[in-house]
Amino acid sequence: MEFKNLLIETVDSVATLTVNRPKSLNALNSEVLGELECALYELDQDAGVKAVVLTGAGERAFVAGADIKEMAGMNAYEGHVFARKGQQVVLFMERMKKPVIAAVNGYALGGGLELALACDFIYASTKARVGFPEVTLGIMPGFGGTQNLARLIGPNRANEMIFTGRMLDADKACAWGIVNEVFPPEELLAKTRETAHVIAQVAPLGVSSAKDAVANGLNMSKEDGFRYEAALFGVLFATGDQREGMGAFVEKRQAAFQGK
Ligand code: DAK
Repeated sequence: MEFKNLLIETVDSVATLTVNRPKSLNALNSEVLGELECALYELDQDAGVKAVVLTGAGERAFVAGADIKEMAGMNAYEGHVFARKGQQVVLFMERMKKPVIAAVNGYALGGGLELALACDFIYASTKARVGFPEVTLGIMPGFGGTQNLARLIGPNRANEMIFTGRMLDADKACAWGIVNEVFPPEELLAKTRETAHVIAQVAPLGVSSAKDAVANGLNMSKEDGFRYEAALFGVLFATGDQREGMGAFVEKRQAAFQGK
């Protein structure tokens, strides 16, 4: 499927999904959100894709937030529809079978940071700037940002970011645990794809079950999380990939996983 605001390139089972509105610093309007929902669904269904890298076009921004120019003219109903669209995208990313890694190459603000936080982890370039400027616009984060950020870095640091609207540079975002690693701008995409390729080589069902356990286990008590983990773990023993992975180890050969 062709998209007006997105680029998709798949190489060796790793798809790079690029939000492509560089003149607006890749801001998310309703059309982009709708396209993102379709593209992510297609990539999750595509047997030829094992991992996704999400980034922004150009050298300045990952995504500079929801499109303020579009939002400025919304009535309450349109605002509600817009909110549901954005929330559907971030919730779907968390429920996807395939891992999604954010390559944050510049500004990741507001809804853009929320999109990055919905990914499984984040790499950034030294040019990255992350923040929640919503309070400067008379609103607050609404695509899961208050929940995901507070769970990731704890309520105190999340509160400081959200209440002030200040941006963090890449090093501070890394020190605070928002970003896993920081790279020079020219290396970011290659380094992110390198990690995605490592994930693409291992057992897909192991990865998707682990993603499920981490994401859903966080919303449970520790004991329920352990039970959930054990249930997912047990199911993997009904898969060909478990037999292949352990068989390959015993036979001292490379495993060839089928994802079933
Ligand atoms: N929306 C629309 N256009 C944007 C934009 C945005 N978020 N960010 C940048 N642009 C556009 C600029 O208007 C400008 O376009 P032209 O004027 O050239 O046509 C172009 O991108 C280049 O930006 P600047 O000229 O401003 O570039 P600077 O280097 O001077 O500044 C900046 C870069 C990133 C600091 C600045 O552009 C900026 O402050 N941008 C806004 C950042 C922001 O406030 N982001 C948060 C948006 S609010 C909801 C749930 C979630 C949300 C909303 C509702 N519900 C549940 C209902 C999410 C809200 C947000 O994300």
